[in-house]
Amino acid sequence: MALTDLIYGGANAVAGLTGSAVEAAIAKQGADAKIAFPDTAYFLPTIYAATGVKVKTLGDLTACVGVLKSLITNKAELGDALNAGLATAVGAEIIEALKWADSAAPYEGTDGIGFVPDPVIRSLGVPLVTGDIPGVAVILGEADDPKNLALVVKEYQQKGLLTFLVGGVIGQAAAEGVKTGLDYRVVPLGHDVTAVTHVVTVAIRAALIFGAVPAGDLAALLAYTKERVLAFVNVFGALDEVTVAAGAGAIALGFPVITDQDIGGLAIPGALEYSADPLETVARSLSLRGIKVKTKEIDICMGFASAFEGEIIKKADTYVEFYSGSNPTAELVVMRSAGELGAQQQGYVNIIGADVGSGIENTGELASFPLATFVEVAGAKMQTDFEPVIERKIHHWFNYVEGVMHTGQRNLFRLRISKEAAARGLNLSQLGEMLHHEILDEFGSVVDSCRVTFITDKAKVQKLLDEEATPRYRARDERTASMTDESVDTFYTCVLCQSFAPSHCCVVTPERLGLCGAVSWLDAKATKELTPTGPNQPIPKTGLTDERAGRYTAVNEAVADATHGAVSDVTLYSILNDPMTSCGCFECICGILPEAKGVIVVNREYSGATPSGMTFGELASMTGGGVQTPGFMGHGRHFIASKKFAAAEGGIERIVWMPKELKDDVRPRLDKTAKELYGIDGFTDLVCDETIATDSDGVLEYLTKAGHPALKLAEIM
Ligand code: SF4
Ligand code: NI
Ligand code: CU1
Repeated sequence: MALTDLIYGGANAVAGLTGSAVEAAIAKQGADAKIAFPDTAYFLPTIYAATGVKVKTLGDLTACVGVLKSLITNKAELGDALNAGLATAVGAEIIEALKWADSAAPYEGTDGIGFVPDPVIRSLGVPLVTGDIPGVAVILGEADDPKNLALVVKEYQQKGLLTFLVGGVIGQAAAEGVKTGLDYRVVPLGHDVTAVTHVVTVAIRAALIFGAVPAGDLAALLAYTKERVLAFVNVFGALDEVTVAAGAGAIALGFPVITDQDIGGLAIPGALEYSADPLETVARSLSLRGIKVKTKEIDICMGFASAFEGEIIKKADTYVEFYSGSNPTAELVVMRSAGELGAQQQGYVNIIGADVGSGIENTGELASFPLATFVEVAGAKMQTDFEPVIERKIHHWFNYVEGVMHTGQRNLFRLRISKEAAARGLNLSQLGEMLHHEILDEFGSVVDSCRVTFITDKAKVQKLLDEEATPRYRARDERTASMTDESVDTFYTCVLCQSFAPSHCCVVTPERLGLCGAVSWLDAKATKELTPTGPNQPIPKTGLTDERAGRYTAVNEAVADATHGAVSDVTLYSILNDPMTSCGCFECICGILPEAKGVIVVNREYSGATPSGMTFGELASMTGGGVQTPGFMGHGRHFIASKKFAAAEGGIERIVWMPKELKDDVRPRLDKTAKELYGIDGFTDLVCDETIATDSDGVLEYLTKAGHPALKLAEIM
């Protein structure tokens, strides 16, 4: 049997099912009944991206089924057969979406998560561009030998890939002890083959969110997924027609498929291949997509991978914890001269006090201990400005260790070690080796030698905290607070997100961090030192033409250069005039609310209604892909309390509405800035939130009652 026959068989079967499912749903609920996936601004994403059609009701689907059937030509050419594969993807999308027409939470209680909401995709932007998540694996089917499946999944997990599971492999992976969930980067989607649509729409929305691919431009969509979404498919177990047709859809999107069934002459090198050996499957999958994995070879008894970063260790599973709530604690990185540290000290890990397993033990109840993680570094190119950059990485490195959870920083943190890890022998000495290795590995161009000291002796931790750590934290905070855009002579570009959003460029200044919230001016400065030709290039602060809006000829030139001419006029402090571009992974979005003469700011985590009439997702869908959209702008949380926020429009006085959680988060700094700029006390309380009102009348009523200063300002539009 020819491959194309199999594909058409599956595609026709899915088309038939889709048609009758749509008819049945309309008969039951009426053509006007609404249909939508949860928390997305892209309707039924595959249909929307491929055709521009915004499906909102069951009745809209009838035409879609017609289009889908017309894609299945039953012609022998492979290209035609791949179109039938796309039709299968569309059919699967409709069948899955119908589940939401029937129930508000169709996946609740199943062991898959179903649809992946927009905010999750946005949050994946930074790890994907930094290579923290080097690629996306889709695993489909039911393995003949679950051991092979588990081996493959664990390999991907260890390499940091994001893995989606569809079908019987979900239960098999769980039975083999694979830890699953978004936190572990192994995400079960659903049991039906059609659940594969939930990863297809992730790839497709990446094109819409980050790539600014216009809806309806199928060729641009397919080019984007092929070139920029580093995904592939591994199919386990016997192949049926529907699976083959779904595989053809993947191939049409540019994702190669590897099966563990001997398909003989049906193979298409580079697109559809056979491998029965699990490790070969992994190696071949990565190589077909050109996925490069940063290898982490660390001699430690537990797994070490960015995939473990989100792992949560519950109290009951904790062997011991080091916790600031009940003990003195500190995390500190300090610069030393080479002489002070001594070259012979390189590789040295010190423990002052007891270690886990020898003196620090679980005695039946959860015990909490003091801890100082004290790191001294020396290097010819090291600068004190890099101390906090390295220090903040300690949090990530600890979390990379399987069985370790770390939250917080400085003198406020919690470090938990699981019972499983302790039983396998994990202790501070090993964690010290790990930190030492990672620091030299990642900061090797500025750090020549390094010493890691753990202190668990309470009095000695207190001494370090009082004499070394606290004064340094204070000095650094003062330095950060005094660091204004005026106080430096260099800004930095950041083009990391260009792998997703080709014409996007952030301009990072001391008062305005990158919109993802992950790149501060100090980070950019350190990255420039570490990778001179990397994503952060210096911009000399010259050619000021408009102080209020933050317009510089040098900035324009740097951005034009970085975006290959796509963007040539940007302001640093305006929302309305030539605002900075947005890639899509912004922490917050602000948009003007003309009737209140102000702006609203919404964070990614907030999924409710806003006074603009749009959700975060809908607001966000209006900007992204490196495009400037006056009136809307993505930005980091930290920027909100800056004196430069919307400075051209009047500054933070314009903020009239924010979700409550965001208000509480920025309150101390926002109040301080408002006091300094306008002499207003308790400004954050004047800002409305969803617990007060989400409609524009209610917001206006509150602002009037509270005496919000925006109402006295000029119109904003
Ligand atoms: Fe992407 Fe901007 Fe963050 Fe750089 S600073 S990673 S370009 S969002
Ligand atoms: Ni990280
Ligand atoms: Cu981004």
